[in-house]
Amino acid sequence: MERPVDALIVGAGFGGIYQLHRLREMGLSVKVIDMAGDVGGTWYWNRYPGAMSDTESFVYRYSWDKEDLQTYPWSHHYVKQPDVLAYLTHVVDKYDLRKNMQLNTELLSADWNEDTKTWHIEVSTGETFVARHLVTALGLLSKANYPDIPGLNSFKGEMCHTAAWRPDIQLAGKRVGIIGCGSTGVQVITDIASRVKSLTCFQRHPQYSVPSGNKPVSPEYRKWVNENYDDILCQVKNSICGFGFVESAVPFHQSSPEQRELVFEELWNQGNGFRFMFGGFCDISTNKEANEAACQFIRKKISQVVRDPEKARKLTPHDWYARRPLCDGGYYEQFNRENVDIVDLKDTPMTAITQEGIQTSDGVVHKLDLIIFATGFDAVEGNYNRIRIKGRGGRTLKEHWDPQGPTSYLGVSVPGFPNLFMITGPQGPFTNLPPAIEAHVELISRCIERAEKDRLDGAQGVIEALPEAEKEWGQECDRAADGSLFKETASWIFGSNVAGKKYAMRFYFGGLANYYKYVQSMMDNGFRGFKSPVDNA
Ligand code: FAD
Ligand code: NA7
Repeated sequence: MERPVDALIVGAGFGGIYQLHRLREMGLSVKVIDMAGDVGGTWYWNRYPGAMSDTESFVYRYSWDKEDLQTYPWSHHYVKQPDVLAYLTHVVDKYDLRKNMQLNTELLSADWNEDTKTWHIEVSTGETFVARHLVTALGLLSKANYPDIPGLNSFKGEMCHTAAWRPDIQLAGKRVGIIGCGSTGVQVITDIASRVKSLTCFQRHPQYSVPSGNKPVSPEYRKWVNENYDDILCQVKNSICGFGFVESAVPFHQSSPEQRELVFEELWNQGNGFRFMFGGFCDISTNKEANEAACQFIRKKISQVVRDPEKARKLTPHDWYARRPLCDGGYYEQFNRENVDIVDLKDTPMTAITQEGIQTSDGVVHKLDLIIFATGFDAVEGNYNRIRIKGRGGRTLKEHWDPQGPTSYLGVSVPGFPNLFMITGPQGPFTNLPPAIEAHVELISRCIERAEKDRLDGAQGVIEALPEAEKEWGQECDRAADGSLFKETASWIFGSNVAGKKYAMRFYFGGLANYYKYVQSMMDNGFRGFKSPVDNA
């Protein structure tokens, strides 16, 4: 028996929780499903030691409950995984959202029925749902990426991916190997180095990391934030990355070498990766000279912090500073510990995982009790490709995205997939995510509102992006990334981290303010780019 709902939402993280609240406010019957055992999304799965936001606490939360913004406690300038999980649980409980949720339930397939104008949805429990609207809040970073290393299953010790961390894993006295030194690897290494017997870090590419500047929040700071939340949120919406600091408008070449050094030093002392990249000069990610100066500054810091010149050499990056910028709570310092070592996989690639540990091309077997995979995610479309979503005429979403890579209109809608709405779908804004998620939820809610009104007026109640709008948005994304060094630097953002994955424009780099403007103008112009009810008749 198919269970009818007005809207089915998949995912109970930041996106799904807010979407549920909005659609319930609109009077719709809504069900949220999630394959996880509880709410939280990213923060349910990523329980690895040291897991923390790199957005500062005051803007890593929802903006729509002012009273909650001013009263909900946070002790530090950054929120750790248990804090974010507790926060999202608190929101769910405060708004009594659990009653519309079904956990431990995976979406397997969704088929659009053109006759009934509904989605027919199969889930892992054997149940089926029928819904007029399907909202996928699957997350950008929720399909874990496991490396394909020969002998992986022969290892006799324990293995764990950071995105599926088991809290029962014991670290004390263990010989630990970690593969991956990205944002996650940096956090894990910093957290566990002092607690394990030995830590061997297997690094393919070193990354530039700056201090986070984390510290306890003073009552004066919190008072200032509370008194200024309206201005803060307005600044966030009118900014490029939405991280709660004013981005610089000063081009690098306008400062003298001495001033540049002072600016970098001040940013280093203040902390935060995005602030370091966007807070001092406006062209670090676009101007090669500016970028190289930032690189040189961080390289100098690495050489000052890391005492062993060989370890420092391995940890020093030489490519552009143009991945998602990292920050840490003392990463480079950990390599001054006797028990922490680094293996440069460019010098000595991994050849196999054996019963005892990881073997590298120099013949050395690094003996280990625990291997941690901090190898990131099959980001953006990874989650979509494992579900069979069939739109008009039985065409799957995967087919629609092959071979050019994933596309959409505004990151939310795809032609041929009526009443399917993605929160942080491909080609959404590359920013602090809560404000971007809120922008998507607002847009999706307006689309659903429009379709429902249309239906109640006797029409079909269907809304869907036009192919030309998807194309135009893709061109807008290309334009926004023009000249960006991010495009020239291999990372998950363009799909380079997963073998065989298509290099594609997966994000809108035009910033939050421009995204909001684009969406507003679309709405002011009668939902330009979406098929009108007349087109659908
Ligand atoms: P998610 O939180 O990823 O939730 C998606 C949910 O969908 C998951 O619970 C998953 O189980 C569920 N799901 C997926 N597929 C299915 C299916 N087929 N069936 C059922 N359920 C399914 N962003 C920032 O802006 N700032 C940060 O500081 C920051 N730090 C991060 C740190 C880590 C370690 C990671 C991994 C990500 C971080 N992010 C950060 C990005 C983070 O993912 C977002 O900020 C935000 O939590 C995403 O919320 P979401 O609801 O869109 O997706
Ligand atoms: P990332 O940033 O994709 O980092 C993954 C790391 O794992 C990175 O250092 C990779 O090296 C490394 N990796 C991946 N596969 C392999 C194999 N096969 N062998 C060796 N090393 C490998 O993921 P994170 O989880 O750290 O961060 C993702 C986002 O989550 C981050 O931006 C935050 O938003 C939170 P590479 O650099 O590809 O050579």
